[in-house]
Amino acid sequence: MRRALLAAAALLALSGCARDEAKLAVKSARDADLVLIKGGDVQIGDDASQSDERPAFRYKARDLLLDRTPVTVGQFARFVEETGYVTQAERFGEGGVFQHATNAWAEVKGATWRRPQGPDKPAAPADHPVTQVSWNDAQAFCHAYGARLPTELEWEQAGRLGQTPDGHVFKTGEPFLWSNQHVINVWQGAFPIYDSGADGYRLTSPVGKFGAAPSGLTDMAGNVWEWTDSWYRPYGAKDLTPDKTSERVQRGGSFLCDPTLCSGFRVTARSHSTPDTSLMHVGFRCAADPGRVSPTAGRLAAPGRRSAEAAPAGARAAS
Ligand SMILES: [Ca+2]
Repeated sequence: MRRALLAAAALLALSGCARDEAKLAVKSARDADLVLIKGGDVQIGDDASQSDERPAFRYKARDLLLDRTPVTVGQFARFVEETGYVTQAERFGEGGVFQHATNAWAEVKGATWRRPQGPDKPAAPADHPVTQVSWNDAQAFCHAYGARLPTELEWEQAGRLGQTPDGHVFKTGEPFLWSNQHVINVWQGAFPIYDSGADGYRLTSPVGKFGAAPSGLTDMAGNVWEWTDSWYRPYGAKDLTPDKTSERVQRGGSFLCDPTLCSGFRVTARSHSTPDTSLMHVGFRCAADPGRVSPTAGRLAAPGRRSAEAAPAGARAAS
């Protein structure tokens, strides 16, 4: 989704963000766990998948620290309390909210990270992933704690260690079979009219609610899309010279994904939006480099149990 109508305002806001970021350094350590994701020779993309996931290639991944969960509303609230940060949706006065009645996105006045669907709708719970945050907001948050956003290749490196507690990796062409045990938060029902919420949630779910993958990470499929540091461009293309239409990649799929129509939860799936876009189903998690971790970035959690090379090929066919 692109905020073309607000491009001029966005550019002004972006310059403001750049100036403000230097003032955002925090003193308190973040209440978050950083999981060590081992490096290795990792496949990225899938030649059997849609065009922007091709051609598949090998990526020599380095060790990486990645947030165990997406950044929560509670974590973001503490960041705002300490820094006085104002998100882009708050500056613009509106955020993107999906309208079930029209099967379309609309800018809703007053939709912010505090109330992602709008000011007259429920507040976002503290243990849910923060949403209605732009890429610029996400980057400002991670940088304030001495961390950074992961690249999309790093996200896929981690996702290939398993996206569900039993280590399943969602792949192209694989039927999504329902079972009584839901392992990711997606849509159940006739999209966009009716979501039964059979997995317990029609919107976001608490981070970690569906368990941790063998890597130690949670929410690596469904719940919310996650911003990455990467510009959206074809694999194999030359480096992008960004302009005001350039977009950043999101990974992981969301609660709005109906598996009969959408496959955003697949490990190779890519979504993308301009860096100033704020949406009700997009959040983020932070990354850091081992050996160069800021004291405020978070706690170091136990290493993952599997290296990138040992990632399972697909331990399950149902979800
Ligand atoms: Ca759901």
